[in-house]
Amino acid sequence: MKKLLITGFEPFGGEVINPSMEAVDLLLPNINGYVLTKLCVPVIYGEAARQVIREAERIGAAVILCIGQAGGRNAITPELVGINLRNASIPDHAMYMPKDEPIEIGGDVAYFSSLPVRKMAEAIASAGIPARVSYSAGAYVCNDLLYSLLAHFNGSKTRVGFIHVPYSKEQNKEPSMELGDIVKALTVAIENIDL
Ligand code: PCA
Repeated sequence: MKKLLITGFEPFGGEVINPSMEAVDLLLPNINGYVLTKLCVPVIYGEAARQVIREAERIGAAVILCIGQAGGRNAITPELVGINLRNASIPDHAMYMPKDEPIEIGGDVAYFSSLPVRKMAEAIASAGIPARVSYSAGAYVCNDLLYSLLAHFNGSKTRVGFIHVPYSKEQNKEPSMELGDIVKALTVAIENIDL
């Protein structure tokens, strides 16, 4: 069976949970002909991508789908693009707080996701869960992970994408979404992940 590596992040920014990892943990082990491998990654520039690349190469992933929390968003947002920029407003978990630095000196400015983000967003919305394509994953660790994976797997057969999810209800912040709806949205995304 085809291998899909799906990742979530550890909690950050004073939160006790990260809905990305909570939702990943609840996904079924097989979806759309893929067998899922789940991984929790640290909120650390550079290190997040190193761990995901190592695991993807170990299992021979055909697809890598990374999930992260985007506090303040009210919809599931598949990311269209990763940009070659690091800019943090809070330190990462290695106490690194870059200000307008490139991820890769001399690297391409940006890469588009190699997943069908429009199709995925539309399918999630059709399932009744708010969703839209996002044109910026920010400049914190989530964008760092997306850009670094797209750069690493550029020109290879491994496809890469990222989905930001809102706070879950348990976090008592607004806007928020039921964890069950986040799980359903990710399931629909995987059901529509083939080009
Ligand atoms: N969200 C952060 C990093 C980890 C996460 O879940 C981000 O959007 O960059």
